Amino acid sequence: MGALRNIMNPFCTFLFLCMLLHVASSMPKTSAKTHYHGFIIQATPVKRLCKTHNTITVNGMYPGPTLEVNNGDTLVVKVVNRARYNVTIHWHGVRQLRTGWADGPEFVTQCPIRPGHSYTYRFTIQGQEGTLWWHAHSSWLRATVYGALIIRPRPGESYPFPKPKHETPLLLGEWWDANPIDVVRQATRTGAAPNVSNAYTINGQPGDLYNCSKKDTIVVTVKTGQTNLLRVINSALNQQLFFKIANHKLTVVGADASYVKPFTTSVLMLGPGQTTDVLITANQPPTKYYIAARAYASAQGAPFDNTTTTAILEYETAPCLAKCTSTKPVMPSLPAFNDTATATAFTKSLRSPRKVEVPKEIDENIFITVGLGLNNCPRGARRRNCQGPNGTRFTASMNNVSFVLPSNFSLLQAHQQHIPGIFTTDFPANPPRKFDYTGNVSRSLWQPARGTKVYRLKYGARVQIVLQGTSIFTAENHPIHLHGYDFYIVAEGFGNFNPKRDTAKFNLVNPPQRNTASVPVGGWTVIRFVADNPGIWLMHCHLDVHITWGLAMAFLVENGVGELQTLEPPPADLPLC
Ligand SMILES: *[C@@H]1O[C@H](CO)[C@@H](O)[C@H](O)[C@H]1NC(C)=O
Ligand SMILES: *[C@@H]1O[C@H](CO)[C@@H](O)[C@H](O)[C@H]1NC(C)=O
Ligand SMILES: *[C@@H]1O[C@H](CO)[C@@H](O)[C@H](O)[C@H]1NC(C)=O
Ligand SMILES: *[C@@H]1O[C@H](CO)[C@@H](O)[C@H](O)[C@H]1NC(C)=O
Ligand SMILES: *[C@@H]1O[C@H](CO)[C@@H](O)[C@H](O)[C@H]1NC(C)=O
Ligand SMILES: *[C@@H]1O[C@H](CO)[C@@H](O)[C@H](O)[C@H]1NC(C)=O
Ligand SMILES: *[C@@H]1O[C@H](CO)[C@@H](O)[C@H](O)[C@H]1NC(C)=O
Ligand SMILES: *[C@@H]1O[C@H](CO)[C@@H](O)[C@H](O)[C@H]1NC(C)=O
Ligand SMILES: *[C@@H]1O[C@H](CO)[C@@H](O)[C@H](O)[C@H]1NC(C)=O
Ligand SMILES: [Cu+2]
Repeated sequence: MGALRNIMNPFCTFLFLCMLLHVASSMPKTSAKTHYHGFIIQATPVKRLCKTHNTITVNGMYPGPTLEVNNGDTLVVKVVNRARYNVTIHWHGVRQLRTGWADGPEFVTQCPIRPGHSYTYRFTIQGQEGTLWWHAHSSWLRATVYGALIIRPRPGESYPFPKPKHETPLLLGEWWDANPIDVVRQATRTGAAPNVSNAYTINGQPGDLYNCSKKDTIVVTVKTGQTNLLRVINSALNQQLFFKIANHKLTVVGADASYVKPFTTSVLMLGPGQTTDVLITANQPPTKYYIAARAYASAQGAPFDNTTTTAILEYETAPCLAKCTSTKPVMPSLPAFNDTATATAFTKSLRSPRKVEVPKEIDENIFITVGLGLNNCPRGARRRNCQGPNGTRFTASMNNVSFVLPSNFSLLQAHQQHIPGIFTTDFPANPPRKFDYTGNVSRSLWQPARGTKVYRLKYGARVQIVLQGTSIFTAENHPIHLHGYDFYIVAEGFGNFNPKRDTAKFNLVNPPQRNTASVPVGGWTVIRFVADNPGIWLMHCHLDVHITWGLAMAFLVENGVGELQTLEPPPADLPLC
């Protein structure tokens, strides 16, 4: 898989650029390195689906540069904003121990980098190995501003599986034949659901099932008998995806930069934000096979992009190579769009490789409902601003609070500098009302309250959160992402969580560790973690359409004792509002 070929788009140009920008300096006592990168946020003409858009990119590349580091290394990334939008960059899944200022969500840990300004993110990778990624965390810029972050074991250490011959990141993305910022602005104005995308992509290319895309289809070459590592990342904005490679089994070895107990499957399901590392052995007749992804669309009746993106897995010795058209690649049969059984079977197969230290005693037992809502339009509102179902506006909430970002200070700044009036610490530990969350919910409960509420945690608190999906308006699968932490997923199920019945089923031995949990459609997920990273940490649905509507909250984790349990001071160049 050494040659990741993309016939028109010169991938190597960008590798070359990465190398230019990448200065690695060894520190004397350890083998840890510091990697310096420059990210220029800029509009660049990008042609997809027969049309050119002035796309916001990093360094003119779509997707952006792949960052490759070893566990223990430090990253220093100077972001210069030459675009016309505010921007921030989030290092998705990086723990950011004591370095919350580098986490990135706008108005949460920093104010946006305004056009013409810059900010340098500095952070160290501590105890994480596998695949993460980075993306813009401002409006919907992450539709095109994203890239892979690969973390290899420390020098001299090895993977807990046979060393793959080659490694290939596969970023699954989503493309609008429009400016994604216009799409979200239109939805915010009208109150309706935003337009769905026009294509999914693999490493930025839709693949040959779409118009004007054939010659640019990504080709991954393999050699018979070799085993390679694929780092699959769902960087789509709004859609969970099934992923499959025709005729090949995939051995899952990692998810969200934590190793998992290896298991074999023919299909993956990834929610936006999630990553899955798989080994694939080239043991099939030498020809061309499609690598394909399409929607896992769990919400009944809701519109979604039902197209299929493809790349080609090509055996080096195939008689008819990429440019030869006499043989078509073998197409895998993908699960039905609503195949919740397959999605659930996949997420339930994940385990940690061995017994892990799951918190057993719990200090903070939190129950959070997650779901959509509809706001009635205020009297006198214009009809064109109320284009949700039956003249409403879409909204979303956690525990009936629809999250509102502050605008004059970031939450972290307000916390650290004791600035009052920016947020309150009364995010409820339980839903304000109990109801049949997954049943026929009374219309009187559909309209959440708005607020900028955080939940305060003592340093070191052992936390359990039940994430309970609701069927308000519609039930659907929500990929819930927690910043600053990895958590154990100790159980998931359908219907209403029932502590009497369900606690007995918790896996406290080898549950998977992740940063994004797929809360089942009309169901629940239970996560546990220790609050050992002081700061303000956003928890939100990673479907950007839902975070836009307020499906978010934040934890305020207090400092502990001494410097090593205390948030670092803010960097001097931290952007202000
Ligand atoms: C959304 O889709 C509608 C219907 O196809 C179209 O008229 C509108 O221009 C689209 N909005 C954006 C921002 O592209
Ligand atoms: C692709 O092109 C064909 C022929 O020009 C056209 O009929 C079709 O609508 C296009 N499909 C898409 C998805 O744009
Ligand atoms: C996708 O949706 C369109 C219109 O909504 C429909 O015509 C088409 O058959 C669907 N395609 C698939 C693969 O389901
Ligand atoms: C999935 O969709 C098919 C039609 O596309 C329908 O027949 C089936 O009942 C649906 N299954 C579920 C579980 O909703
Ligand atoms: C919209 O109104 C119709 C007709 O009154 C009703 O059947 C439907 O359930 C309503 N939908 C929502 C989401 O309120
Ligand atoms: C922040 O801005 C809001 C209005 O946007 C204002 O009401 C509030 O007083 C401001 N807070 C501070 C601390 O300046
Ligand atoms: C849901 O409940 C409302 C009354 O609360 C009732 O009018 C409606 O028919 C119910 N819908 C279903 C699908 O049971
Ligand atoms: C949420 O709060 C609003 C406003 O207080 C209330 O009308 C609604 O019933 C509440 N819904 C739920 C699910 O608690
Ligand atoms: C950009 O960020 C500044 C605060 O830093 C804010 O005042 C301004 O409204 C933002 N612009 C947009 C378009 O969101
Ligand atoms: Cu969601």
